[in-house]
Amino acid sequence: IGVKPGTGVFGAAQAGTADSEITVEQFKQDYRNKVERMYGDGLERVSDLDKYNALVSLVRDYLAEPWLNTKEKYRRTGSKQVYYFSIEFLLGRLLGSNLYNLGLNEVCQQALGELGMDLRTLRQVEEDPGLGNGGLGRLAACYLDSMASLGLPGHGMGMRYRYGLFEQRIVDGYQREYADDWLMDGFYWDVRKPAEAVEVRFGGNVRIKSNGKTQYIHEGYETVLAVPYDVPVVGYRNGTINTLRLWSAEARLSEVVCAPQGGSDCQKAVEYSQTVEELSNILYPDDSTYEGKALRLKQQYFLVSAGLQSIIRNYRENNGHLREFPHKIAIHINDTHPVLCIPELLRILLDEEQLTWEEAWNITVQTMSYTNHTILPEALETWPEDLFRTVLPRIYLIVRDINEYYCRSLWETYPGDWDRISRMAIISYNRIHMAHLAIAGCHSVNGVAELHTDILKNKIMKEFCDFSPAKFNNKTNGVTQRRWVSLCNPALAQLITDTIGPRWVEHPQELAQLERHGADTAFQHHLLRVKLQNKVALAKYVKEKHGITLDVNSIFDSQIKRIHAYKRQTLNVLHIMALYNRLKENPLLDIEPHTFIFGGKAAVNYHIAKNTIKLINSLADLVNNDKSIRDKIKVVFLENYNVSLAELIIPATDVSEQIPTASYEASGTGNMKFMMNGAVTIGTLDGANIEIKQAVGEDNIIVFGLTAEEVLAYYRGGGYNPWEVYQGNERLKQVVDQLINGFFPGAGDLFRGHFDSLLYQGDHFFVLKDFASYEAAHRVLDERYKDRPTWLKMCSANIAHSGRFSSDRTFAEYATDIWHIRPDTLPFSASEKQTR
Ligand code: OX2
Repeated sequence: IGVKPGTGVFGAAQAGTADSEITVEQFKQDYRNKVERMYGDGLERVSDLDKYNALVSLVRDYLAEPWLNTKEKYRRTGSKQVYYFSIEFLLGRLLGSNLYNLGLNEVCQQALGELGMDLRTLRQVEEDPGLGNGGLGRLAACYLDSMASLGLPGHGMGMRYRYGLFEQRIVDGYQREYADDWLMDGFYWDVRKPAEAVEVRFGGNVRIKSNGKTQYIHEGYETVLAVPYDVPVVGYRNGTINTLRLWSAEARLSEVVCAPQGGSDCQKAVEYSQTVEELSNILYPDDSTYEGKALRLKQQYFLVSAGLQSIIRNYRENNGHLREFPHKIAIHINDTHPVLCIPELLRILLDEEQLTWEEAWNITVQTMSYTNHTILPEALETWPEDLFRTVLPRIYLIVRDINEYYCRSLWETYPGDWDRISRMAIISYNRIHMAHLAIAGCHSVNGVAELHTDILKNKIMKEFCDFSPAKFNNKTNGVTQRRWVSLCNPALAQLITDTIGPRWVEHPQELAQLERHGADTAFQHHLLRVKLQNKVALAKYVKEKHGITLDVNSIFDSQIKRIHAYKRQTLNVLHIMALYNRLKENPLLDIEPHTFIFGGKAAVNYHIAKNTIKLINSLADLVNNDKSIRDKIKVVFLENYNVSLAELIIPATDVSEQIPTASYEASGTGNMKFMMNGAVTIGTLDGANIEIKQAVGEDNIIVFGLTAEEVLAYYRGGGYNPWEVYQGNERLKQVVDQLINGFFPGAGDLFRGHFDSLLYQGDHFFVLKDFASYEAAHRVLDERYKDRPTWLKMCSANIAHSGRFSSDRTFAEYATDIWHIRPDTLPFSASEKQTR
């Protein structure tokens, strides 16, 4: 967009300097040289992997200068820096997005084309860095893109896991997990910085020395070396390159003395190094359950301590006393996993800087802010006091002091109200409550959609909100339109640009101009063609990978996300079963042909979720092989759902399934990605679905089911009676019975767990209760789809109103309301930005 064919506007950069341009000729020459220098061989003789590596290395060369310039600019202007701490960053492939953001996409494509190669092929060589589970990790990655693209000095702090989220394979319908060895062929985007390694201490004990002033001496600890790897985060054609710093755990073996000729000491040293490296070996493959394992606690402290040490080291090089810290640094805590930032900063201010408690506490609270991402009780982290004390003895003492300090301030407001104080305490019943620590130690606490924030304020964190209401605020999530439209759906991006011009890429609110084209026949025609083209691409993938032929003229209806009871893949399945039954009864039934697409991983130990995958695959086997329904419906479960697969599925989808039990899905971000790509949502009034409905209007979304208020009211009343619903709805009764009555050949009692949870365990997630309303919603959807002009108008309205779900909007809000980054401290002033 905006690039003259044959040239690439590179870097654009620094305000006041001219754009440096790289021509196709230059690119070709640089690339050839790069391959030859890296491999000592000609372009014609190296593998695709070599070609890919050389391309990454070349792009890295190109971005070195703006990266350096950005760092220098931040140093020179002394602008306030934001550090976004997250245990997960689900980046997705970087080659495409970096080329795109650098403005080099067209040049590269053309240059490679002239060399007889295809950029698309090389992009697919890249492994998805699987450094996250789902929504929380992907959100962090979208935010990195927006921070850089807005020119905000915002960086990521994360973990460089040796093995990412497991690779999912489907064997006989079941999920099997394989190690995700994403680093096997190397990762060329990051740069190892051994000179900036820091030490992190675990275990040991704390000796208290008191001569006038109390001193805490931490002794007998084990040291782990934290080595940073920096990944450039490229802003969209604005010359800003921020940094994502990923930490890896290593042992410093050179300090270990070996016995002559090797011998047992050396062996011990190697064993020791393995235990140390365990720390950053694996990503915990679940985002919805709290894992009470010591290793997880160690990972969290490792990230926090290494990250903070490096921030402070950098701060000291450029600034004076740490008293000024909150004016120069903002630290954001993505869910409770990095919450140890609070006691760790206090430790540094108290033990190393010798500040008073009051001073240190004020600095900490002013620096820290926290986002909550879930109200699932099983995801709320609490650590046993004993374990915490053993692993982190000094941090434990500090948390105890914070607890005392916080409880004292509670006492001042609620004297004598012991019950309330013990409910709100950071340490109670021998457990440390991480969310309480976060609320006490941060100046801002936000939820990720309006409903979610309301539930936090009025229910889950009500007492905290009553105590300090000013801390609580909402920041509805967003996603980057650059990855989730421009890159993954270039045909749609082109159509939008042809219709309203290119500004929407940086100013997504301008998508609203599409509204008046929604009814335009020519526009609709184009939109239809784009969708068809994307369906063809997905169908090709499905054919090659799964051997299933999809009807590209059918409705593509997708539910892609983690498999979880509250997300209710089961509701989707029961509805498909009912549709299938209707077709069996009446093969001439007039329904639109449907392709139901599923994708998602189940946590390794989450048995019922894993069984849901088997259920979906069993249904697929049955339906796809039944000739009598004449291909009216197809069901596919796409293996190993990840960012790259989402980039293929979302542009091809007509119907976006967002059907959690109301109140459970804090926000959802898939819903936003689908909407931006013109899919129509069928959804419950939960999370950001509610705001999507407000944005598009009720004619352009199909909602069903219980509201959050109704769900919560049922819980208060002890649940509901699923038997009544089951007995009262023939069609529903039939499908529920089919879970166990031999309908699935050879399944036996395999799905008894699902059956029991619906009928005998109270149907906690209201699947049966919402079934009739879901079925009715699907009928409405079918009707709308039949009337193609109306349908296409709905699709356009979704794209047109997706601007407010851009992470650019979200991040601008974080910047102003939470981090207080004023425009004059931005690397580019507002006027500079406009002239660029
Ligand atoms: C997810 C939430 O489940 C999802 O609703 C939200 O959109 C996403 O975070 C980003 O905010 N782990 N993952 C989540 O929460 C936790 C904890």
